[in-house]
Amino acid sequence: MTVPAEKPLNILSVHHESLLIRHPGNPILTGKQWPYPINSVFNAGATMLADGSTLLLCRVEDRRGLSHLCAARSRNGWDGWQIDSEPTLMPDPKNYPEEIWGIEDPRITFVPELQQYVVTYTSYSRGGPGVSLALTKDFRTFERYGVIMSPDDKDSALLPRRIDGYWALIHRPMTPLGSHMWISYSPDLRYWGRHRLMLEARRGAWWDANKIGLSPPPIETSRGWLVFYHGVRHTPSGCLYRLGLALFDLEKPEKCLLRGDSWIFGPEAEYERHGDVDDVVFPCGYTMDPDGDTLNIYYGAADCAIALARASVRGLLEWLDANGSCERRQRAQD
Ligand code: BMA
Repeated sequence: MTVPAEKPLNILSVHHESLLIRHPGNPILTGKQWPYPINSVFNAGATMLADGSTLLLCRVEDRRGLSHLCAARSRNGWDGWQIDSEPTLMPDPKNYPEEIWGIEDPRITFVPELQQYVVTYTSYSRGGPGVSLALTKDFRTFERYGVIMSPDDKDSALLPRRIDGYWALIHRPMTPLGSHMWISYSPDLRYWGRHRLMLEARRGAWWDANKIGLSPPPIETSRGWLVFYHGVRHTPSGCLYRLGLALFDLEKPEKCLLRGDSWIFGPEAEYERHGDVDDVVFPCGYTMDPDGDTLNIYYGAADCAIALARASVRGLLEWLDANGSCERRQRAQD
């Protein structure tokens, strides 16, 4: 559907309440369930394993303040979690100095061509956060490729297939002009180039002004890559992390087709509003139900817990058709 360019700002696009439905069992994972002493668990990558169970690769912050990754598995995706009895992937600063202050915020992409999961995560180096990549078949052993995007850069995920023969990685480098989403290409997952701006943070008073970043890996639909992104609003009492929606061209993923103006999900529940960092919802992963439409979105809540919300791909696309704009889609002109 084509949205007229002169369409006015839709300030009534408030149907977000019903777009993402919080699970009644939220938060579904907290530090209290951990088999070893930690500070908190949040921002988990997610995937559905071959046997239909859900795997979360959780960011776990220890009591020094440094993060590692730990796997939790569940048959139904919301309770009965089997948590690894010790860290699944620890920072390895001896061999990977960029991991000196921990590893954070993993995103998981299953890549059919490689028959492996590609995990991209933030490595917290002396120079700031960078993007690292590792491959795994089973979330027990990992082949690390090391840092692939130098600091400051984070919020990355790989697309599950090549585009025009090249692997494509979405990421968020920091620049003095703003923190925008970029996409880069590689022939081998090690050497990256052909960097393209994908989505700009807006400016001024917008909810997604100055700093945005990819949330879970993009969702491939017949209409395009459906992308949840987070916007960071700086306020006098701290930052507000909320979620927005955009759609990108399937074969040219740097081309934005539609972008919503208002956020579709923000911190409202107690466990999202108050924690180690107040007012944060931060999804890093999703799984798709067998119906091919229902998304299970796993998000960190207030940097303290993992919560689950459900959404319909059809519903999200309908919302974008009704509320998305082509005009204000990519560049932050306003
Ligand atoms: C971002 C990331 C996330 C974190 C969020 C809120 O910059 O570091 O891991 O959840 O800040 O603290």
